[in-house]
Amino acid sequence: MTFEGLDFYALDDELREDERLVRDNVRRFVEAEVMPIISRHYQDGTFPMHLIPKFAEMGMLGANIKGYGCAGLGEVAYGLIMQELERGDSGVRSFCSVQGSLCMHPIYAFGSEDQKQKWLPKMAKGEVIGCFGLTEPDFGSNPSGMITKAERLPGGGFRINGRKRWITNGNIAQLAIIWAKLDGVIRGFLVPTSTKGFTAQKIEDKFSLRASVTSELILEDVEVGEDAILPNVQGLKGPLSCLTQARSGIAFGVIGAAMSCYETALDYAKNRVQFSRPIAGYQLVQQKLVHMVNEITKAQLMALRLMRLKEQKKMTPVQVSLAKRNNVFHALEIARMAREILGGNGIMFEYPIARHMLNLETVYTYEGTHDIHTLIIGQHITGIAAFE
Ligand code: TGC
Ligand code: FAD
Repeated sequence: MTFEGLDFYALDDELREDERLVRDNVRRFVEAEVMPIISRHYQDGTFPMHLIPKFAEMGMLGANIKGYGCAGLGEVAYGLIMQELERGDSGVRSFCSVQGSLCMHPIYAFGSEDQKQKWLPKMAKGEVIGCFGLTEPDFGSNPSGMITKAERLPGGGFRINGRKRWITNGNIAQLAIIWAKLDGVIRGFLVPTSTKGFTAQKIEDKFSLRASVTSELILEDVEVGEDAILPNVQGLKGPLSCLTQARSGIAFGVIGAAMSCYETALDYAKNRVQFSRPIAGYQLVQQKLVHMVNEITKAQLMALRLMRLKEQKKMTPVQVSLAKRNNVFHALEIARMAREILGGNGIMFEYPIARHMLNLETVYTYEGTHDIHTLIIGQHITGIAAFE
């Protein structure tokens, strides 16, 4: 079975057979396992935990990591997985991108061999869930100001104190990657969430990413051993380079949400008759549909090129910022336009559009807000930083 879909510039021809296979398998999985249940989870504010072993079975946890029980797929295949998951729901994509790009990646890139052997195979199997603690209540866009602090213990090991806020998977994680200052320098720590002094509090009452667990982490005199510190990175570039991984996946992922909105709106517009004909026959509706096709096609080109550059080890963080900024902005715009095309029905749970639209409000803000990415690109092209 092959899938029809929005592919205005025949980008399927640019994909390898194995990449198309991965995409089609994940799309089939999302249609069979995610679509039927996701609206219920969204309404209830719960994450579909039963899907975790299935994500693992399909090699979607740390999919682009080589060895340690991971699938070792290429970056385009990884991006296509994110796209298909986010066609279902941004929260489902978030679970997999946090596990792979934000939690497994730092262990893989900056961990000791012992740390990799200890954690990665279990994380690939979904037996250990990770969360990534960078943001704090008072330090979101500016993580360099973080106040979470680690101190050396006289007998070896570390004591960590601080708070992390907005942490995806916090309450369901067994392992937290905590970024904290040790002697004033940001370091990464692998903290089992069962450690004394570690608490996770679920953040309730969200309008957005309701099918995703978001938490506040509180660390009060949490003591970990010498083997908890990631030995091979120091400074903000540690967490920021994890964000580069996840942001590139998000640039691909949101195309899935945009396609879901476009396809729903097109189908609806062809069938909904007002005045003398289907609303798809009115110029103003066609203009919206054309804008969606236009922006999805541009997003596909950016995402594919970005991931090809990543495969060639040529991708730069500012290129990632451009793609994250553009693709999330237009995915959100498309969701809003699609909502409009559905009229009153656009606000109903029966259709995926409002759920995508509200999810994308978060995606627009996390992993660097739209405006922070503007400033990153602005700094690159002018040579002048405008953050402070
Ligand atoms: P700055 O002086 O620019 O950089 C400090 C060091 O880091 C290096 N660097 C990077 N390295 C790798 N990848 C990147 N993207 C990098 N950006 C910078 C840089 O070269 C430097 O290295 P070195 O060797 O000279 O020390 O740092 P700054 O303090 O001026 O900050 C710049 C700024 C504002 C762009 C940065 O702080 C930023 O990106 N802020 C946004 C914060 C953010 O994105 N938070 C995300 C939290 S995680 C999350 O949202 C997960 S949601 C997950 C989900 O559910 O899917
Ligand atoms: P602020 O930084 O306070 O920004 C508020 C506004 O001010 C924004 O519009 C911003 O663009 C603007 N602004 C800030 N600085 C400037 C400036 N210099 N110039 C111009 N405008 C500026 N974090 C994690 O560490 N791990 C996670 O797993 C995680 N998951 C998340 C899940 C959800 C559902 C959400 C909502 C967030 C998550 N985050 C996570 C946190 C996320 O990365 C932050 O929310 C984001 O970085 C923005 O920080 P803030 O919310 O504190 O906003």
